[in-house]
Order: sequence, then C-alpha cells, then structure tokens
Amino acid sequence: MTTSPVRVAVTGAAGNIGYSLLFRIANGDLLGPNTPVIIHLVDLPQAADACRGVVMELEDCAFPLLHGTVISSDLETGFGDVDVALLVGSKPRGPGMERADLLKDNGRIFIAQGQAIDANAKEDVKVLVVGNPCNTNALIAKHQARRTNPRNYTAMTRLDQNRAMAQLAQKAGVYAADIKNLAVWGNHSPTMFPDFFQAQIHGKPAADVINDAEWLQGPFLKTVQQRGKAIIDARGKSSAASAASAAVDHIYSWATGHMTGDYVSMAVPSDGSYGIPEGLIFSFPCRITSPWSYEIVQGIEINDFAQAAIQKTTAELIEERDAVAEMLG
Ligand code: NAX
Repeated sequence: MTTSPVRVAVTGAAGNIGYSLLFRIANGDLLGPNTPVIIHLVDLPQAADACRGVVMELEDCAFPLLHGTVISSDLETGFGDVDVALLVGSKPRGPGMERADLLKDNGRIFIAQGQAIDANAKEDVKVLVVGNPCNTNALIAKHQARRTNPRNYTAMTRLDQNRAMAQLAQKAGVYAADIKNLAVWGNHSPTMFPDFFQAQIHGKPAADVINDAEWLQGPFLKTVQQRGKAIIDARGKSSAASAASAAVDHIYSWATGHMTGDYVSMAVPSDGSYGIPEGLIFSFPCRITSPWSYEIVQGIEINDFAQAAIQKTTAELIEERDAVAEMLG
C-alpha cells in the first residue's frame, strides 16, 4: 500500500451524483485497491448539513482506504493540496432559462473554481468536469490554469461511451466488455457522436457484426444521444449512479492505464487534431499511454457520415465558446 493518501475533491458532494460517487471513491474504485484517499466534500454553505450526514455514512462503512474527509464551502480549503478534482456541482437550468444564461451562470462558478484549483491544488492536479455544460465549464476552468497543467483539465463523455457500448452489446447479443474502441467525439450533448465505425466486437468491426447500417445511423445514435432524457422521463430524476460510475471509469483509466491500447472517450483540450480548433475541450478517442498520461488517437479514417457528425458537434462547441468569450479574455 502506498503510504501517503491521495486527496480527491468532489464538488456538488451533497447532490445525487455525489451520493454515489463518494462511496465508490472511498471503496478504492477510483484509484485502485492500494491507494488510500482523503475526500474533500465541496458544496454550497446551505449543503453543509447534508455533507455532514454523508460523512457519517462514509465513516459507518469503515472503508479501509478512507483516511479522512474534509467538508468545505470555502474553495481554498476545498481544493487545498488536492491531487484530483471532480467538479460535479453546477447550477441547473431553471424554467425558461436560456442556454446562454446557463453557460454564463456556470461560467462564473468555473472561473472561481479554476482559480482556486490553480492557486491551491497540487501542481499536477487532474481535473474532471461533470457538471453541465461540462465541456465549456472545463474550458473556462482551464483558462485559469497558470501553475497547473492545462492538459489536465478534462470533461466527461465516458457516460456516453458506456451508454453506446451497452446499446451495441444488446443489439449484438454480446457483453459490454466485448465491445472495444467505441469512442465519442465532441460535446456532451445530443450532438455528440459515438463512433460506431471504429468500434469492434471480438476484434471485428462492430458495423460488420451488427450488419444493420440503418439501425446504427438512426435508432442507435438517437438512443445514446437522448439517453439522459429517457432516464429523467422514466425515473423522474437525472442519471446519478451511472454518471458517478462513468466518472470513476474516466479517472481509473487515466490513473492506472488499465485500458492501455483501447480507446477511451475523454473530452480534452484539442491540440488541433482532426481540424478541431485548438484549446476547445473536445471529446476524442484517447489512449492512456502510461499512468496519468493520455494521447489523442491519431490516424483514424473519418468517412463522410462521421465527418458531418463531427462538424455539427464542433460547431455547437464553438458557439458555446463564443457565448462565454468574455470569460476567456
Ligand atoms: P444535484 O442537483 O443533485 O446536485 C448538485 C449539487 O451541486 C448540489 O448539492 C448543489 O448544492 C451543488 N452545487 C451547486 N453549485 C455549486 C457550487 N458553485 N459549488 C459547489 N457545489 C455546488 O445534481 P446531480 O444530479 O448530482 O448532477 C450534477 C451535475 O452533473 C449537473 O450539472 C448535471 O447536469 C451533470 N451531469 C453530467 C453528466 C455527464 O455525463 N457529463 C451526466 C449526469 C449529469 O446530468
């Protein structure tokens, strides 16, 4: 067992996703069974009691790897010395609220959090933004990075990948684990493109195994893109445990490289690959090359269908970036 515990901050700790995520982290699912953790629960002052209740429950699990907790609404303490920051809390869209207003309201939160992370976290802190609109929130936080590494500011599309894998597995009559290299391009929004052309089932192209182009280009894409809404309609609440699980997957893959070789979907700062404007937080097929090191997979052949889908999601992200331009100045 490593001796010094890793500090993990979770914002929105008192929320729905937080309630699943914290227990997975404390159980060792985020960083592996040999890494003790200290969890920083960061939420608004009015959520302090709820955070205290969750901490009591965490204590009552007697997790061997949980070496401490910190509850704070103060960002300096909340992000103090943390190695990993999971930014889950954000302002939800209210009735009649325009998307541009949502972007700006959340933008203010992520400027403050980005500044606090840059000033207080470990220099090589790894950041995952889950709170929506997660790509653009991550872009805003990344913009504050002076001391910390901008490449380490990422957003979550792993839930979209997992949803797409589940759909392909069901259709093909195989297990989710049999699906490889299914990565998502673009924004975490209904414009995202889960790239079934690259996916493989038992090493063969998924499109050949499934042999139903109409389903892949229609119902499959629609189901994945609208899955969040379908869950709200059925459950009356947005996806929480599956979102927490995807956040765990994102960090676990990145930290351990356990999927080395396979594609993983990560929204990361574009380096200009595939013509995506530099700096945009864009979900690419990524590969973990060694623990805490990723690269954007190069040389993927993109056909006309994929190109049109990628262009659409890129245009949306450019629009979001332009809507918060004054926060990136
Ligand atoms: P909840 O409303 O249950 O919880 C949000 C929590 O964040 C609350 O405890 C609230 O007090 C806190 N919070 C709000 N502003 C904060 C701030 N400035 N600093 C710290 N804490 C703050 O939402 P939940 O269901 O947990 O979802 C959280 C976010 O995840 C939402 O933005 C949601 O849209 C987003 N999602 C992102 C997904 C993804 O794949 N990227 C999928 C699931 C989810 O929809």
